[in-house]
Amino acid sequence: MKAVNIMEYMNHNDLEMLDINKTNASDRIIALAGNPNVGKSTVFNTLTGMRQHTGNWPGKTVASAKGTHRFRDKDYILVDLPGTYSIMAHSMEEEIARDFILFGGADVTIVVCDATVMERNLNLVLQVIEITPKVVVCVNLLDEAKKKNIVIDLQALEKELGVPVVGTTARSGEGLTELIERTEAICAGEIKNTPRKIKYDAAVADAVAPLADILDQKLRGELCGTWLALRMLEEDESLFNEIQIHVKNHPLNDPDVRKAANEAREALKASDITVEKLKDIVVSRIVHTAEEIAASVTPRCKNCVGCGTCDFGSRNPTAIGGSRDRKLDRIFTSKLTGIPIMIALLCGAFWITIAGANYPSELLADFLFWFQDQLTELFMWLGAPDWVHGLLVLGVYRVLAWVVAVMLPPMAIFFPLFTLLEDFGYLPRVAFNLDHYFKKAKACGKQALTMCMGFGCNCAGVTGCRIIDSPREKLIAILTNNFVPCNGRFPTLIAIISMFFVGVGGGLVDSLLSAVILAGVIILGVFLTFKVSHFLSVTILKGEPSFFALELPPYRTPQIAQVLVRSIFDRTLIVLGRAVVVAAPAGLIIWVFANFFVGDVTLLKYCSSSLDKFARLLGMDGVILLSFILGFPANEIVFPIIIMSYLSTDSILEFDNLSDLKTLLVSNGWTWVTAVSTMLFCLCHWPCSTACLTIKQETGGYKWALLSIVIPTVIGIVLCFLFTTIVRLLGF
Ligand SMILES: Nc1nc2c(ncn2[C@@H]2O[C@H](COP(=O)(O)OP(=O)(O)OP(=O)(O)O)[C@@H](O)[C@H]2O)c(=O)[nH]1
Ligand SMILES: [Mg+2]
Repeated sequence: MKAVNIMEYMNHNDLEMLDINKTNASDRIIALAGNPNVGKSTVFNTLTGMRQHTGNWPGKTVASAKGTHRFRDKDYILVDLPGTYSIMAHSMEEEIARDFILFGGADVTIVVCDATVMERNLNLVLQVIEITPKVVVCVNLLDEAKKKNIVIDLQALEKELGVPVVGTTARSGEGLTELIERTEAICAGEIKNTPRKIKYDAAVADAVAPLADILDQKLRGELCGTWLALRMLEEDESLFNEIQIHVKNHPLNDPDVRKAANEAREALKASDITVEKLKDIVVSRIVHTAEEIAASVTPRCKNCVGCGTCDFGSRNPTAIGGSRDRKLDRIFTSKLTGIPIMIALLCGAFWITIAGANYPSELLADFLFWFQDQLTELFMWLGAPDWVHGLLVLGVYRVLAWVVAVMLPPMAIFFPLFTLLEDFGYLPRVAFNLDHYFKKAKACGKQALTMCMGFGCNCAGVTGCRIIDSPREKLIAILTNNFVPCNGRFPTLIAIISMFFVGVGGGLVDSLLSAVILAGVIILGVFLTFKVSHFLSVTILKGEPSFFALELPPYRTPQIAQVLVRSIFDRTLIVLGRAVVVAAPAGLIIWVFANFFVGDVTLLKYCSSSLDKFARLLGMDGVILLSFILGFPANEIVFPIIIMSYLSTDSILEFDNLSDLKTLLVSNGWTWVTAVSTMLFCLCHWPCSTACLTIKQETGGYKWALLSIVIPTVIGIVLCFLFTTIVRLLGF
C-alpha cells in the first residue's frame, strides 16, 4: 500500500478567525489566553454562562469560542482561546491562540495563570506584554495555592509587570468582578499600562534596535517593533504568513525594513549569534526573567528548599501537594497496579450506571407510555383520523419516548461519574498507562485522551485530536476514534447486556456481571484501536511515533455537587435536543415505512427482507441492519428503531414496558448470538453523520471520511461473520 502525503492534509488545517463583531461601540472584545489547564474556560463559563469543556488535563480547548458577559450596561465579548505555553510555539491550537492575540482585535487580553506554578505562567505573560500593553493578568486557582501554602504578593507582581494583576478562584467566581472592573478600566483608558520590557543581552539588543525602530515607524502601533524584529531574525515563517494575511500594508517586504534586517543579521553574525542561538538567547532570557519575578513575588527564604532554618520546607508546594500527588501516581500509574485500577474504575463506573439506571428507566418508561395513552385518548376525543394518530403518536412520540427512556438514565449517571474522574485529573494517567501500547502501535499516547472524549461524543473526540501535534498520528487518532462507543451507542450495549446476559431483575450479581461484560466490550474497542492504529502506521500512514511530553497535572478535588448538577442537566438537554431533532423525524419515517405497502408487504418489511439474507450471515436480521442504516443521523435512534420496527409488524401493539422488551426481541427470533452480533456491530460500524462531517472538516477531505466509514464497517462485518460462523459450526 502506498503511504499518503500527509502535508496534503496538513495544509488544510483551518486556522480561521472567529467571526466577532461589535454590535455597539461600547462593546469590548476580551481574549482569554494562558497556559493549558489554568482555568481559562472556567473563567469563560462562569462569566458567560456557557458550557465550554473544562476538566483537569491540558489541551481540552482546541478551538476558540466566544460568549458574552454583561456588566454595568456593557457587553464584553469574551473569547476562550486554546492553552499555549508560548507565543512562539507552533502546534495548531497554539497558533490559533497566537493569531488571536496578535490579530484578533481584542481590546484587552486577559492572561490567566495558575497560582501554583507562577514561573511557568509568567513566561507567557512576559511574551504577551511584549506584544500588547492592553493586558490584565488573572492569577487563578488561588484556592489551590492556599491549600499548598503558596502565597503570592499580587501587588508586588503588578509592580513588576506594569499591568493590573487580579487574584481569582474561577470555580467559585471569586475575584471575577474585580477582573472585569480592571479590564474595563484599561478599555476606558483609565489605567495606562507600562509593561515590563525584557532586557536582552547587549549584543542582541544593539543588533535589533535599528530594525525595531524602523518597524515601529512602519507599523504605527499595529504590532510591537522589537517583538517583530526578533521574529524576523528568528525566521518565523508561519508567523509571516499570518502577518501577510492579517496586517494591511505590512512592512515585511519594505526595502528599508529588508535592508535593516540584513544589517541586523550581519551584526548578529559578527557576534557569532546564529538563528538557532538567537532563539535560545531569547527564550532563556524570558524564562530567566519569569523566574526572577516569580521568586520576588512569592515570599520565602532565599536559600531554602530545605535550608532547615525557616518553615519553607513545610510550605514548599512540592512538599505538600507534590508528595500526595506522587503517592497517588505510584498507585494509578505503576506498572503493577495502573491498568488493573483503570479496569476496576471502568467496571465501577459501569456498575453504578447499570444498577442506577434500571429503576429510573422503568419509571420514565411507565410515565412516557402512560402519557402516550393520554395522547391517544385526546386524539380519539378530537376525532383525528387514524393515520394522523399513527403518524404523530405511534410514530413520532413513541420513538421519542423510547430514546428518552432507554438512553437518558444511563447517560445521566455515567457522565457525571466520568466528569468527576476528569476533574480529579485521572484522564492523563490513563494516557500515561496506555502510552506504551500506543507507542507499540506507532501512534501517540495522547490518543488515549481523545478516546476518552469519544466516550461522550465521537465528534468531540475527533476535534479533540488537534491536541496531537504530528499530523500522521492525528489522522490515526481520528480514523480510530469510532471504536469508542459514544453516548448514543453504549446505552444500546447496556440494554442488550441487561436483557440477554444477565437477568433483567437488576440484582447485585446481575448488575456487576453486566458491568464486567460492558467493560469487556470497551476493552475490545481499545484493543481494535491499537490494532488498527498499528495497521495504519505500517501501511498508508507509515511512520515512527513522535516524541511528546505528556503532562500529568496535579490532582484537584472535584466539586461533586456542581459536577452532578451540571452534567445531569447538560446531558439531559443534549439527549432531549437530539431526540427532538433526529428521533422525531426518524419515528415519522419508520411509521411511514411500516404503513406503506409495496405489493402486499410493508415498505419496512420489503427493505428489511432485502437485507435479511446478508444480515443473517452476520448473526443479525434485516430489521437490525436496516435500523443501523436508518440510524446514520444519530446512533441514539438505532435501538428505538429496532423496537419500533418489531412493534409495527408485531401483533403485540400495546407493548410499552422495558422489562418486557426481551420478550419482543425473542419473539422476533433474537438469541444470545443475535445479541452478541448486534453488540459487535454496534461497536464497529460507520460513525454517525455528524461524526463523518466532523472528520471531513478536520482532515479536509472526503477520502478520510470515507476511510473512517470503511474501516470500522469492514471490521464489524468480519467480526460478526466470524463469530456467527464459528458458533454455528460449534452447533449453538
Ligand atoms: N480548585 C480550582 N479548580 C479550578 C479553578 N479554575 C479552574 N479549575 C479546574 O481546573 C481544571 C481546568 O480548568 P479549565 O477551565 O478546563 O482550564 P483551561 O485553561 O480552559 O484548560 P485548556 O482548555 O485545556 O487549556 C478544571 O478541572 C477546573 O474545574 C479554581 O479557581 N480552583
Ligand atoms: Mg479551556
